[in-house]
Amino acid sequence: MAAIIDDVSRTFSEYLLIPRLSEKKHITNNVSLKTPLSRFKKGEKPKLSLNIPFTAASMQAVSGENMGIALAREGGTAFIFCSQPIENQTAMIKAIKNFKAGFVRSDTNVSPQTSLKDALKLVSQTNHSTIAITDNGEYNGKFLGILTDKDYWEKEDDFSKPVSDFMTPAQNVYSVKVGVSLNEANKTIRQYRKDCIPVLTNDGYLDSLVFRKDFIAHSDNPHELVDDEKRLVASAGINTHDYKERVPALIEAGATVFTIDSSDGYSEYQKECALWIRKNYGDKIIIGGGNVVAGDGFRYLANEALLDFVKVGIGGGSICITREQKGIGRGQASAIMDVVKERDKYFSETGIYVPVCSDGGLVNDTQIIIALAMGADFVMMGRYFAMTDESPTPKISINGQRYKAYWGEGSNRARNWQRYNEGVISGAMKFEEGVDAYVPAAGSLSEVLDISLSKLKATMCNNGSLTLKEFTENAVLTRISEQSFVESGTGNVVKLNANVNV
Ligand code: MZP
Repeated sequence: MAAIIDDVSRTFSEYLLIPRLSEKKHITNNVSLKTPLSRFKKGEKPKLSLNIPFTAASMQAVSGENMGIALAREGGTAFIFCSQPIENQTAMIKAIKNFKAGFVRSDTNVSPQTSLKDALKLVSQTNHSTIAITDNGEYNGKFLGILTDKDYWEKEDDFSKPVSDFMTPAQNVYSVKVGVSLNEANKTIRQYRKDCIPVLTNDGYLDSLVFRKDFIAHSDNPHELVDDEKRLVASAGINTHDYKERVPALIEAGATVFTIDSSDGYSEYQKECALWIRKNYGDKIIIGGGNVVAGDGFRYLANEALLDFVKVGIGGGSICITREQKGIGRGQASAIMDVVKERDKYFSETGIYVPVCSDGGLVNDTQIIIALAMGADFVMMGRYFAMTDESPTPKISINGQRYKAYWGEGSNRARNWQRYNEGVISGAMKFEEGVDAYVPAAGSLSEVLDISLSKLKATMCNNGSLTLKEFTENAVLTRISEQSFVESGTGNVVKLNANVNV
């Protein structure tokens, strides 16, 4: 007879946290959200810790280079999707590694002979009013001067004249040399009261521009996830089919964190893939994998495949229909509780801590909070990030509301057959495990994260915790009845329509 688990599959919305004593020190400013991303021995430090416990899923509609840059700047990481040719994925990794906060490659460039009229046409396309003048009109040509909207008068000037008649010539422009730090560049900006200065090579070629406003933005990102050379950490999804070609190319491009992207990771293929990377690249590279939904799957991946972190979750994703299609999966809360128990057991037996990631199906901030309280070290999300400006899909208006497209990797649109067929050498999908959908556009990543992280920190203070480790150790959770679920919403009041003027 089949083994039947006694308890039903439970989800995060069935639980609430009971507050613990909040001491005076428990204020949100004192909370640290640092969390391990890689395995470590008792008494030692992990190779890498996230500064916020959020990662973005390896999905076409979620993690491109913009998400990679934006989330790393906030302290998390996005796994650049692997359901694309190796050269496209490596180009995204390179873009993340080459990103230098505050140093911007100029996108509004013209040669000195260009008419002012044509230069302004370009400004209307890029929406950037600072024009770099280079000998060949390229972003990296010999720097000849700069033109801003203060250099001409709309009504007075003859727009058919060349920009060389209006620009501030190179010899009169304050500039800095390549290699200067952002702080030094900004000192020059402040000293000469400029809005922008060019960064030039020793031969006078344009490298980048530094804007005053970007320095302010950079100062707002104290939690950036950076490597030893202060470059953003770049992470990538991989599969168990072409890793022998894909991983070397990604490492060459600068990726240092990988996740094996598979719907069911309790497999020999994951072990083979992870051990191959370890053998060829040693311990410096971080390799996560999954997904599993029970303790035995975790132990296999931690102990046999030597993974750095293990992702938990099958069938709970917002775009996922695996449970309907194949009858496989588990309620996310039950899966997390089971795996976390095994992680702690493994730690007490071996002294090795292997972080656990709760992946998929988190439908609101409360569920993120409960997942972390139950012991997930960090979460991975798709829908949440797909809604932000930084996801790769354009905004679209439907019935006056703004949406972004979001589709599963198991949908016919993504055709990521490698994620679902670890052992099968075939490019074909016989049935879908994901859907093609839309999510509401929610604004910039930093705005959306700010709200979620503020709620998480506030709950941690209610729970008497200043770190995520304390949060789990202190957490007391209660299961709620259907009636108390109703009680959790507003009760016996007339809710005012948002349009009513009060
Ligand atoms: P969510 O945050 O949108 O609820 O879920 C994202 C997670 O769903 C991903 O990290 C991945 O584990 C999983 N996923 C991605 N594609 C599919 C699918 O097509 C899927 N079924 O389940």
